[in-house]
Amino acid sequence: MIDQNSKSDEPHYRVCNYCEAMCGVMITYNPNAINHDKKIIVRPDANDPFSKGSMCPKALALGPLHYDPSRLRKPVKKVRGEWVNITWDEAYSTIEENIKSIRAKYGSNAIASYLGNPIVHNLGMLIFIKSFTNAIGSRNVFSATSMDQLPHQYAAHFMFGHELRIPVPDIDRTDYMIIMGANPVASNGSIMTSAGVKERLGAIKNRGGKFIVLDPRKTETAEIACEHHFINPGTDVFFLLAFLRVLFRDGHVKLGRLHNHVTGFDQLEPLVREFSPKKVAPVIGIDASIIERLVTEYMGHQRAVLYGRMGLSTQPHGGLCHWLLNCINIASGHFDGPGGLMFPSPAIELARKSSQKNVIGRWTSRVRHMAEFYGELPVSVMTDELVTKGNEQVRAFITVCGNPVLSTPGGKRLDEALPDIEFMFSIDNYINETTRHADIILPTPSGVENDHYDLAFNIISVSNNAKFSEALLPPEDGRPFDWQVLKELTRRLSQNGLGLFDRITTPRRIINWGLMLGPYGMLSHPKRWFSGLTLKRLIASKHGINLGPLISRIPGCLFTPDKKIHIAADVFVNRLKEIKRDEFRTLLLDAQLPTADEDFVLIGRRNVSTKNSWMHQVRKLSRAKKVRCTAMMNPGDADKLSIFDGEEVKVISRVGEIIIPVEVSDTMMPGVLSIPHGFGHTRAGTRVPHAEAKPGVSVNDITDPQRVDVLTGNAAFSGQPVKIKKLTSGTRHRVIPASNFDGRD
Ligand SMILES: Nc1nc2c(c(=O)[nH]1)N[C@H]1C(S)=C(S)[C@@H](COP(=O)(O)OP(=O)(O)OC[C@H]3O[C@@H](n4cnc5c(=O)[nH]c(N)nc54)[C@H](O)[C@@H]3O)O[C@H]1N2
Ligand SMILES: Nc1nc2c(c(=O)[nH]1)N[C@H]1C(S)=C(S)[C@@H](COP(=O)(O)OP(=O)(O)OC[C@H]3O[C@@H](n4cnc5c(=O)[nH]c(N)nc54)[C@H](O)[C@@H]3O)O[C@H]1N2
Ligand code: SF4
Ligand SMILES: [Mo]
Repeated sequence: MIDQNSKSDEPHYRVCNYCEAMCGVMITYNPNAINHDKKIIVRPDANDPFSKGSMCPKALALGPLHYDPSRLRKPVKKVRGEWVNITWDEAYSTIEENIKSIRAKYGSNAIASYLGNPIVHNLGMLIFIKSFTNAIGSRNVFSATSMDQLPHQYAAHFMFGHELRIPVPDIDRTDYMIIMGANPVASNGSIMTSAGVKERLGAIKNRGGKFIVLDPRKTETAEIACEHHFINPGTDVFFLLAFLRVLFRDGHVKLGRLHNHVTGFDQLEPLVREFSPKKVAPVIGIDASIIERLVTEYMGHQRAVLYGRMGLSTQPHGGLCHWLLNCINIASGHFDGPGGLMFPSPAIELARKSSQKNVIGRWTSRVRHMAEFYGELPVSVMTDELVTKGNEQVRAFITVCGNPVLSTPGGKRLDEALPDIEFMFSIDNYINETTRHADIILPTPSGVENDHYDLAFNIISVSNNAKFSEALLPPEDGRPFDWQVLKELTRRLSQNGLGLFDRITTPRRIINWGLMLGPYGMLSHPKRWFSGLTLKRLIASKHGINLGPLISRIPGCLFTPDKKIHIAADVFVNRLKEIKRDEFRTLLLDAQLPTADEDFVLIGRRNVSTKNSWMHQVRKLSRAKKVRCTAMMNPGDADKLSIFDGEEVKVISRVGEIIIPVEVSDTMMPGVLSIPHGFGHTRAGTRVPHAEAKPGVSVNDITDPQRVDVLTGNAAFSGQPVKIKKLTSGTRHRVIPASNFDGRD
C-alpha cells in the first residue's frame, strides 16, 4: 500500500475489477496533485501476462469514482425525507433492531435481499455474502444471476455436476468460432474472461481461421467478424437443434476420448430428428443452406467452438440453449480439447463438492411457485413477493451492490412498491434509483481502497492465471471494508452468532490458503514447497502469474456421482418434448404470418463505456459518443412508420411504456428494436449528478417479469413483443440527429 502523504514514483500494479476481463493496470499516484483527475493516473500494464497491455476506457474511472463527491463516505439515514450522516454504530444498531423486529413479527421470509452484480467483482463481498444471507435466513434471496448466466449454471449443474463447472471457449487456439448472443467487443467478453478480446478475435483471422456472429443486430463484434447473420430473437434453440440434427444426419458425431465419459448420449438423436434446417429456417430467419454450410465448416476444423452468452441466456429457451450448445461441442469432438469448449484450471477452485442433491427446488417462491436454485429464487418474481398480500409477504428489503429499480424486469413496479416497505437498508456507495428508497445506506471503500483477487472470473478465464491486487490506499476515515460490514451484520443478525469460518477468516487468509492448497500451491506437492503459490509469492510477482493454457480435465473435474457427463437429464428432455409438442408448431405458423408495422421484438445492448446502471456519472465515460439511450431500428421499419432518426416514439409493452428517441440504423434486423438497460436516471432524489446529463429512460420499465425461461426461471428480456407508437402531439416531436446526442452534456 502506498503512503498517502508522500508522492511515490513507484507505480502500483493491480487489476481493473469493473468487468470480467481482468485487465492489468498500472497506476501512478500523485497525492499532491491539485486536480483530482491528476492524482490517480491509470494506464494499461503491458507486463500483465494475461491482459498484455489491453484496457478499456472504464478503467479510467478508478480515479474519478474514488474522488467522486457524490460517492457516500459515511453511513446515512433518512430522517423525515432528508439524508443525515450517522455513525457506524448507530447504523448497525438501527438495522439490527428493525430486521429483528420484522423477523419476530412476520418470520425470516418477510426479509428479501437483492444481491447485485458488483458483488462478484469485489473479493470481500464475494467471500462473506453467503454468511450474511444465511444469517438473515430467508427464502427470499434474489440476485443478478437470474437475469444473466443462470442457464449456463443450470446446464453445468445437470451435465457436469456443479453450477460452477462452466466450460469456456478456448479462443486463443480455436480456428473457427460461432458466437451467438454475445457482443464481446462491447462487453469485453463474458463467461469467457479474455482481456483484449478484440485482439484475440483478430488473431483467429490472422492464423487463417474464421469467426461468425449470429445476432439480431450487426454489433461491434459482428463488424469485425468474417460473417454475420441476423437471427430472429428468441429462436436460437431451433438453430441449435437443426445444427445437432445435421451432425447426426451426416455422421459427424465423434465423441473420441469422451466416449467413456458420457451417459445418455443415445437419447439425443431421436430428440432432434425432426428439426431439419429447412423446417427451422423460416422460424429463425437464417437460410437452410447457411445452417448446412456452418455445420460443414465447423466440422471441417479440428479446432472449432460454438459459444453463446447473454442473448442466448435471456430468452424463453435459455436453459435449453446452453444445454444444446454443450451437447453440440461434445458430440462434435470440440469439447475438453484445444480450441474447443474447455474447463479452466484456476489456482483456487470455487466448485468443491458434488452438488447433485439438495441444491435445486428445495423451496419455491410464495407467488408463482418458481423454484430455488442454489439458495436463490428468480429475480423476476421478486417484486411479486413484495406486493402480493398474504402470510410471509416481504416487509423488509435489502440491496447489496445493486440497482434493481433499473436492472430488473418490470423495475418500475419495484420503484412504486418500495415506499411501502417497512424497512430497507442498502450496502452501496451511491444514492441510486433503488437505494433512494432505503432507510439506511452503508457505504464501503472505493475500488482502489480494496485488495482484489478474481475468485469468480478465474474460473471462467480463457487461460489460467493468478494475480493479487493490493489496495492502493487505506479506506478514508477508517471506513470498514465490505467484508467487515458483512461480518458485523452477520454477527448481529445471525440466530447463532458468528460461525468459526466467519470468526477466523479474512479475504487475505482465504486467498492464501486457497492458493497454497490449490493445484499450483505450495502445499499441493512436496516438489512445490519452494516454488508453489502462496499469497506472498503472488504479491511479489506484481503483474500476476500465467499458469498456462487450458488443459483437458475430463473426467477428473466432473462432479456427477458417476463421474460422467450427463447428456440427457430429464429436465432438458422433458422441456424439449414440450416445445416440440406446442411451441414449434405455433412458431411455424407465426413465422408465415405478416405482423403489423408497429409490432417489434425487443433486444438489449451494452455500451463499451458504461457498466450496467452505474458509471454514468463519470464524465470521461459518459461523454463518449456511443453512450446513447436510443431505440435502434432498421431503416426499412422507420420508413414504413415514417419515423425520423432522432424522433421520439412511445414504446409500449404489456407492462408499461417509455418515450425514447429512435436511432435509425442498418445494423438492426427488420422488426427488431434494441434498447440498452441501465439508463433512466431521472427519478427524484438520486445523487449521481452527472448521470442527469444523459438520463435516458429505463428499458426495464417495459420489460415483462412474466417472461421467463420456463426451465430455469431466468428473465427472458430477448424477443419481448412491443409496439411502437408515433407521438402525434407535435410538442414532443423533437428531431435530433443520433450523432448529436452526445453533444448535450
Ligand atoms: N433489460 C435488461 N436488463 C438487464 C440486463 C440486460 O441485458 N437487459 N442485464 C442484466 C445483468 S447481466 C446484470 S449483471 C444486471 C446488473 O444490475 P445490478 O445487479 O442491479 O447492478 P448495477 O446496475 O451494476 O448496480 C451496481 C450498484 O452497485 C454499486 N457498487 C459498485 N461497486 C460497488 C462496491 O464495490 N461496493 C458497494 N458497496 N457498492 C458498489 C454501484 O454504485 C451501483 O449502485 O442488470 C441486468 N438487467
Ligand atoms: N461495456 C460494458 N461491458 C459489460 C457490461 C456493461 O454493461 N457494459 N456488462 C457486463 C455484464 S453484467 C455482462 S452479463 C456481460 C454480458 O456480455 P455479452 O453477453 O457479450 O453482452 P451483450 O452486449 O448483452 O450481448 C448480447 C448480444 O445478444 C444479442 N441478442 C439479443 N437477443 C438475442 C437472441 O435472441 N439471439 C441472439 N443470437 N442474440 C441475441 C444482442 O443483440 C447482443 O449483441 O457484459 C459485461 N460487460
Ligand atoms: S475491459 Fe475495461 S472494465 Fe473490463 S477489466 Fe478491462 S479495463 Fe476494466
Ligand atoms: Mo451481468
